[in-house]
Amino acid sequence: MAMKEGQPRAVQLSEYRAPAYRVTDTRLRFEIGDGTTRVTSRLSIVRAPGEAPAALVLDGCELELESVAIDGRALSNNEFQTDDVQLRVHEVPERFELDIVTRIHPEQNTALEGLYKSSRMYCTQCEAEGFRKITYFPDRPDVLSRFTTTIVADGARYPTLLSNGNRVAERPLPDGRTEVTWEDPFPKPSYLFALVAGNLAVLEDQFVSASRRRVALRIYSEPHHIEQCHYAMDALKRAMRWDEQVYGREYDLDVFMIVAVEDFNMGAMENKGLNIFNTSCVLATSDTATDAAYQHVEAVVAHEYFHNWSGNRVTCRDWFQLSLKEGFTVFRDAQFSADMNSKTLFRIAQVENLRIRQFPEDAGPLAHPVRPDSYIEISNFYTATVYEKGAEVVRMIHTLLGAAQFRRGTDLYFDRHDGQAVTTEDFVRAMEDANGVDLTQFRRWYTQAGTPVLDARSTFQNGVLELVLAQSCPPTPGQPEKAAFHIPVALGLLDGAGELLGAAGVRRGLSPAIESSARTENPNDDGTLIVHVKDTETRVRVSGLEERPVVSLLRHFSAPVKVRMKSHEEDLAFLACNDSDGFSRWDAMQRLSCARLEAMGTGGSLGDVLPRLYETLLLRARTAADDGEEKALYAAMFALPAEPYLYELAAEIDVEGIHRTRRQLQGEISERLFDEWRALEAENRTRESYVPDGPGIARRSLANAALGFLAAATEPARRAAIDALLVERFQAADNLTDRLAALRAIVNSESFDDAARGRLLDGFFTRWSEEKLVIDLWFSVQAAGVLPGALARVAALERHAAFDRRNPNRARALYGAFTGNLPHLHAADGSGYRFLCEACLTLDGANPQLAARLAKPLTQWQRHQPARRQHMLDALRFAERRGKLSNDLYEVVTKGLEGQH
Ligand code: B3K
Ligand code: ZN
Repeated sequence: MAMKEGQPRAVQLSEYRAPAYRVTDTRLRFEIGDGTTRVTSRLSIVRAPGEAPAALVLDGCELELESVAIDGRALSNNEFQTDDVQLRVHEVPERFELDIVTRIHPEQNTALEGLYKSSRMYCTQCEAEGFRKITYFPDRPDVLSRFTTTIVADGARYPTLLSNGNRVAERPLPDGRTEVTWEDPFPKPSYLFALVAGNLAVLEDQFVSASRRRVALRIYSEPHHIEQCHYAMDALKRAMRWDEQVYGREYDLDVFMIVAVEDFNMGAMENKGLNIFNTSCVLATSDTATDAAYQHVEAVVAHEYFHNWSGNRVTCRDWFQLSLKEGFTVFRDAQFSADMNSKTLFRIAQVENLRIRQFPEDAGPLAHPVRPDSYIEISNFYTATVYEKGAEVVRMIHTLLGAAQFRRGTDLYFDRHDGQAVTTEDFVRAMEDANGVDLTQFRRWYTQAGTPVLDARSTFQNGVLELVLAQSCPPTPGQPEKAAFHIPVALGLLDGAGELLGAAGVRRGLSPAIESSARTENPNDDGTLIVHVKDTETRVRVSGLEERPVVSLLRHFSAPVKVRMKSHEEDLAFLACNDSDGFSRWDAMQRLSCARLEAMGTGGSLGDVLPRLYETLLLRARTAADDGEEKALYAAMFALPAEPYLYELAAEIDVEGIHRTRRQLQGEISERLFDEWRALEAENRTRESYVPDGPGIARRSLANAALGFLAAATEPARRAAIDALLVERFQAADNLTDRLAALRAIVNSESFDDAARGRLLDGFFTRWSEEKLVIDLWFSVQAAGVLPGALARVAALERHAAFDRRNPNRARALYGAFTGNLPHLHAADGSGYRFLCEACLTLDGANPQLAARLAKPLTQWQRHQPARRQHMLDALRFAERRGKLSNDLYEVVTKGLEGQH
């Protein structure tokens, strides 16, 4: 946090300069005392070759400086200078030892950056710029140093003292305190530093690496949580093995540690050898985690572990390169999750997330390229664009090159840059050099913001299909014009039997001939063509066809683009039933539903293609294999397009209309197929005890999808029975997934008796009051409840004794869930915006990162109706006028106001 007077200044990529001084060794000593921690640091500093003598400038915020010495000589006050953000030593030799002593107050650190206290333990979060709140240091990722860390604390209260690397010494001090020393042999930037002091329980295991090295694995948590750490431990071992097998990457220290912390701004942090995790990303038992939470734990554990290579061994030169480690590591964890679970389901979830979170960001005032070129506060750039779109960009490289070639590229990248701080350009160049390819045009994905649009038109005549693909990209802040992207478009043509034309062995002798203005290849010989769309217009001509094929475009979502293509509803239904690519089946269903919702929004009817499709798929779902794939795919297909995605598609957002029409469609599908939903729901409620494996997850998702439709029934005669069923399912559930699905339906059921609902919610609260993560859900389910009066309920929850805005999980559970409660966030009178704005301003004083993140929805005013747009802008202006904003919130608010008319 940097709260400074005056306007914050933007940092520009173009201003990057290599560091003038290097720090080869960093020795730290932390004396942890009540209220004050004393930090002594000894830095071995050397001027970089070729640099002229210059002042030494170190970053530092909110530090109390005790002393500075060079080579053992204390500096007098006129030899150095400090201000809010740095320490400047006017003259220094070419090579020297710098001793600095500072005092900090972790107990008062509510921003959760630097060293802070979370319940009874001390912990750190240094990425991106938190280390400067611990001591003065060149706090930038291109200064890599070997760290030795000594921690001194009261041994009785803080018996667990951890830092990066290997523990090399431990001794009791005469005054009763304990002193522990850790040494990390790998040079690293300060953002990867970590320290933990607490009274923690530990879960221990081990991993034998491919080269037969024994690695001790330890997960630490508050004692009452330790039994909830087994799933994370198993996930960790799976991830370690997978990275050896798929990327040839082994772990490199003797011990790998994870610590679970209750107060944490993000999901987790990949500090070298000592990952620190939000409890929400590590704890999982059947009663405290949903299926989705289990999968999230697995993914985050893997993600942070994978950073050991993609991020730590090879790190970022500057923060503009953040996607170098984040995009690549998200791609890696997604590959891992896809391998561990259902590939199709995982891809669907990924795409949905991208469309809901990243596409709006890319279309709004906070849009930025995957490699941004300017920022005010780097914490604001841990975005869906840098992470998720960044991962899609890496995925496209994988698609363009093929798996084996991609691996050659990553091998070269890791070999070439081990121990270095590099750029996204270095990553792309390694891919090129390893494979002799030219990715010049492809690089635009890193530098141009905005979601490209592919307009597709197809005609069929005399056995010839003509497909025209036109690409464009809307303007984004600072980038009015875009050059054409290199887009890998996966294309399939289905015949009447649902077979892919041109697939090896299929319909021999009838292979169609393809001509294209772009390079087009069939890399897997399965009939899926990869068309290299590089021009603004690309033509593909397929001749020798017997019948009009159905076009399956952007299979597997081969590029992060929006496709606009007019399709017959029958074709979409055909794809939904027959495409061999599960993602395309799901997407066809989404497109069909979106088209129907649009028609219904302007007075049209449900039509019969969609209900018939539901009916067909329902029947298939009832006989689907119990393999963890098929049932889960049907469950995903049954889900209506998410409300934010409908916002995304609308030229002007009709908040009430979209909500009403979506409910209406769900109600009609519910009523028409009521008995089938009932049967499907009952058949998939198994009596077996809970296992978070593929088949179990698939059954529960199908049962709960059916329950969702049942709960949308509109016939008064059915309502009482359904409400009773919801209670029964809620009470009978032996796991949180089912319990929460029922509770969510109860909270959103108009017919449910208010007093009874209150009793159920109270009972839930009492039963799980010791489990903070479950109580977070208790807050969020209610904050997301769409029944009238939501804002008053949220305001009451804000006053609840268990609400604690200092805890990021709790704050997000309430405010974050409310930002997802679209009809109420966007209440026509602007009350939702004002509430959110006030909440963010209050939070900003304590935790700017959290405040800025929660405020982002207020910047999405562009396509709202004029009155709402005005209310959103008013809320932003109100925040701006309040003044004294953190840099974090200032950046969101001021950029959010740009482009208004
Ligand atoms: N690298 C961390 C993010 C830290 C964010 C700091 N504001 C988590 C991750 O992506 O692995
Ligand atoms: Zn990451």
